[in-house]
Amino acid sequence: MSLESPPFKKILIANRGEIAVRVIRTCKELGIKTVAVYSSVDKDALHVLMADEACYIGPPEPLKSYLNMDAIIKAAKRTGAEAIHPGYGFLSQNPDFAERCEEEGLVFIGPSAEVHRFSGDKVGAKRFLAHNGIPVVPGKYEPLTDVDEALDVAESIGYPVMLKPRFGGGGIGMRICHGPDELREAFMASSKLALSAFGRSELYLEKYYPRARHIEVQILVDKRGRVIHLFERECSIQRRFQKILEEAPSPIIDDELREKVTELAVRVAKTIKYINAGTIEFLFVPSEEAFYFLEVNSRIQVEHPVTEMITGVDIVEMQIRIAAGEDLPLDQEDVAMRGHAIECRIYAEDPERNFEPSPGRIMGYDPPGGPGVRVDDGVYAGCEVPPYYDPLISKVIVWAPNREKAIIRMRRALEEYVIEGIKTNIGFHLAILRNPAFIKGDIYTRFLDEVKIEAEKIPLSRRPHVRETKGESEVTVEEKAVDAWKLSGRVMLG
Ligand code: MV4
Repeated sequence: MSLESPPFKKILIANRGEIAVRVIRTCKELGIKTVAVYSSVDKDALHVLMADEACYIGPPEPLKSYLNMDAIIKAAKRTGAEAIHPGYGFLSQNPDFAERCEEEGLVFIGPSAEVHRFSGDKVGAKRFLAHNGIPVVPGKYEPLTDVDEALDVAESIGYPVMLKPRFGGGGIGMRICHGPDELREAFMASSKLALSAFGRSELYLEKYYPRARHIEVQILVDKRGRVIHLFERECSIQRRFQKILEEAPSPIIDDELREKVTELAVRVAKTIKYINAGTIEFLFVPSEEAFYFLEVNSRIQVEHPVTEMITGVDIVEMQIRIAAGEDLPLDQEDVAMRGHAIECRIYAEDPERNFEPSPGRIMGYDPPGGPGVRVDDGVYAGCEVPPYYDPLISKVIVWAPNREKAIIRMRRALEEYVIEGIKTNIGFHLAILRNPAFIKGDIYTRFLDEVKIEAEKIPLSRRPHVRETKGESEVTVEEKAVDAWKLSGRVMLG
């Protein structure tokens, strides 16, 4: 246990799955008690079993549970939690929730409502930062009033252009248009999608860079305004705008470019008076050796572990300490990067059925281990992967002295990973890691759209699963362990 008193006595984690488990782990190391929240389908979930206390917050539908501010706030007050960690997704970037926490006397572990509002308006953020000397993609940073204006703006920018929702995120509603007919159709579809997904239909236009790279910089800012960066991450391997494999450092960024992009990121953080952990996203255009600001992600990101692996910094710990008012325990000179880390996101999806979700019961589960392998997961043998939430079930993160060895290590780890009972994208990752262009580092944002990747068959699991019969049904030793866990008299507030 840490010697000095913990930053908080008790934290409620307003999330589920692997990120909730991830936050609970750091809390345990800091001597902080934890409260999990769960919907009816998550009552036996790993994060519930690992927390010190657990509160039921509603039925499976996110709006009635993990997005239910009243239920979450009530759970925090009932258990005496002083702070709430929102994880990513759900309420993590919701300014009203950040505000509500502060009104209720609870510390929101993340940036202020004002910063969430700023970063949520992609047009306002780009316009403001462009005025402050931050390079942005050539475009029109005013919301488009109608399709005719969009056609005029596209003519002035030059095709191809990219249509984006003003209040969007994660690529939803983004459309690449190569001509006026495509733009006319995309405008109607995207504004409709933006309205249903984000409650706001406004769109904007930018010049589209087909061979760009998605480079993001991790920053940490304490309440005195001291800013440090933890270098960059390469996030160009995305499928339908969904990141699936990330790495740090980027194979295309040399020391000079690193100096440039991290200085830009620190300048953005200072300009917008950011506080806590955040990520500044850039588009890198190799042909111009230029970085263009894309957006600020005002939350901890799924891919944060690759940065932790090359710097040794626990980013969740930094978030908690900053939220508790502590000064950053690091100066920029203290932060060095070493080696290379890769993360593969493991989704309960079936690559042979166009990656449709594959919920269900995990009948066999053996995560990989060994030198330089970390698995951040939220599942166990016998648990159910419900259909109501994002199908991310775990992340395999490897570290090695260099990128070539990290690729070899990741392949070895994925071949070891046993997940039975549901389909996963492990075979797809193995194929990416064997692709010559990927191995050369010749990756870019359209990589998965343009390079044919056939998911590989998963080798049969090597480890036997001890099965005992219990009455008419088989039960594995893991399921027996869960029963014992549940009977261990833990506090389960209904
Ligand atoms: C772009 C771009 C190229 N040009 N904007 C995708 C999600 C969001 N984070 C920003 N994204 C992009 N914005 C301009 N002006 C390329 C991406 C992009 C991408 C685009 C298509 C397919 C995969 C992609 C992966 C990462 C980034």
